[in-house]
Amino acid sequence: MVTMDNPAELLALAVSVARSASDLANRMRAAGVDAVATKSTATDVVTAADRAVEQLVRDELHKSRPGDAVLGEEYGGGQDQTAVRWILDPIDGTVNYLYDLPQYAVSLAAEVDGVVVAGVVRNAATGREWTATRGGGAFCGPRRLRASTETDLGQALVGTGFGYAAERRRHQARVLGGLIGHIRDIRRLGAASIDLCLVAEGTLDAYYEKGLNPWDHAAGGLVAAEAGALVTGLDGNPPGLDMVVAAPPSLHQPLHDLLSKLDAAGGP
Ligand code: LIP
Repeated sequence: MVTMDNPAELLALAVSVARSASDLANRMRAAGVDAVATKSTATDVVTAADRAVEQLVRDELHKSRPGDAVLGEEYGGGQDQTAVRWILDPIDGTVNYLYDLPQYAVSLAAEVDGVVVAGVVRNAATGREWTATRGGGAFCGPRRLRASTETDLGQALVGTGFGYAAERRRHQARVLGGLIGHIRDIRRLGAASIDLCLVAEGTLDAYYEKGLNPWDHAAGGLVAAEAGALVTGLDGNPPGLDMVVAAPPSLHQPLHDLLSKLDAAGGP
């Protein structure tokens, strides 16, 4: 039973639970995956593994910390007023998981009194694991992470993503059309949590996306921030459903200003 709410203890629990969750996701992947239902649109799929992995994480967290709340992508929750709340995406990158593209992750963050203080993102397919505690830095395995030192937006490799609704994608494509001539190139990898961790390690110079839920960016956002990136919304807003922008300070302002001019947080 983990009694302390200190970030290191919460992280240790998150990591052990994320590893069991990844193992289950891999076993179910090996057994074959089908979409069992759709959510917001016909392309917003959920698999049996999304649900089974979320249930496993909930059971494990409940065993160790019965009083904590859990907000998860598949079963919601997380409304009860508790000191510690866990924010979970059981399989971030579900479409990649369905297509067996090895870019999907278990993303688990611990929030204490409304502030994310610990987070782990584990790519279930590759075993790559990013972790962070607030004030304690960001790591990939034992390696301490530092975001990109690129200062020229024109040289920046930028990650982004598209929503499940066609109208939203059309808006995002218009924004991308306005941005693409001002950057090195775009990468659409399909899992926000991993994209944010790639910003943390400088594999991507920056990342932005409209339409992310807390479970998509809570853990990865802390990893990116602890590696020196600024993780914000647009126009003074915090990172959220309208927009998440993550970039080192040198790139954040020019990227932010361009996205704001392109109304990237607007549209459907
Ligand atoms: C996914 C995000 C991705 C986004 C997809 C989807 P999911 O989350 O990680 O960045 O582009 O539309 O929202 O649905 O796989 O948990």
